[in-house]
Amino acid sequence: MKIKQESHFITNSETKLFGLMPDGEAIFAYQISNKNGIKLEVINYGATVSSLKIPLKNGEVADVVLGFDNLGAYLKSFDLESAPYLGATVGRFAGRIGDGTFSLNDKIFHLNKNNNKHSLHGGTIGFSQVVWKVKNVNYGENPSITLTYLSPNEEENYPGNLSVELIYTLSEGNELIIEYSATTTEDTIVNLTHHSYFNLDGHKSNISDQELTINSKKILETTTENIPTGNFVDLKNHPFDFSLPKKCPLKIDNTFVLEYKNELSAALFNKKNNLKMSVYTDQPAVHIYVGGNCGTILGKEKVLYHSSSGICFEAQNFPDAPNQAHFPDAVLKTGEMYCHKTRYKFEIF
Ligand code: FUC
Repeated sequence: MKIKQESHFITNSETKLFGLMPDGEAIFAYQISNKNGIKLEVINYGATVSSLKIPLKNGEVADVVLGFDNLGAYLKSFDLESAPYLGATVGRFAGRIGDGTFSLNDKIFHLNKNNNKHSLHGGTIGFSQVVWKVKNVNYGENPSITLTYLSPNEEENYPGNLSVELIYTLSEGNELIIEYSATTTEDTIVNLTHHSYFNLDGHKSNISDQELTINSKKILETTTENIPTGNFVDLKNHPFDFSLPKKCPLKIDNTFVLEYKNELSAALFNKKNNLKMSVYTDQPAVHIYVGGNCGTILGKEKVLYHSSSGICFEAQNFPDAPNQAHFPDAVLKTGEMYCHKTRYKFEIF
């Protein structure tokens, strides 16, 4: 098969061929590391984080995200009944849009439906399954990888050409910083997020003994098909009150409302290696996800992933926001810019 090489980067020790798309287009894995030895690997399929290696005090290294070590496994994971979106960038709209329908400027849009009768995570293909362009890799201080994707008008039936830029930075302060920006040629809706499954004990372990904190007083009430009803559930005396650290739940798929921008949104702590991850975001919510209906999946290093292998912290706007007038606005108008910044900070105590 002929390799279609569109990237202008010459393969170097930090960049390696990761696999070929069915049409022969080459997918690359890009690696950056900060001065403290944290290593991030991103592939340009789905602008996906495929590994995040944190050096520990005992000289060992924990790869704290789930992933696959070959492109075929990423492609195949989207054929599963409930695709896991391992490490993927999610868009145009993270979470569910009820009935796959919304109206904007007096026009009704019918999105591709991929979750019962709803649209989930951008629809049938979405940003997680497309090839992104790598615009720049900076190997200096606070190294970063910049990717872009141009989503054409009517892709998945969304209006407007949406031009997206995504920057992954590994700061010298040991943060994985994700910054998104987007502009459109027609008024549209946008909600981008990141879908890594984190495990501070390493991707081979399970999260059941790790402690979760979420700085939130309410979650969105949802229907049995996980569509927001428009109501909120108070977390006082609720099993999902994580305002004080508690063991990770083994099954959760809920959107937590964040009151304060850029303050601590959520944290995960693993007492076995004293590693802590703190999440900060400018988004109005963090969707927490553990579980899934995928059964076991063969991950990287031949590890069999199961329902409690990792936990997602999806910083985002509320799911179904376009259909709920009292939810934060999800409309991106022409001439405006969508901006989103989320930081995952790692500390060892
Ligand atoms: C989460 C969820 C879904 C889903 C998935 C992989 O964001 O809300 O229920 O199955 O990601």
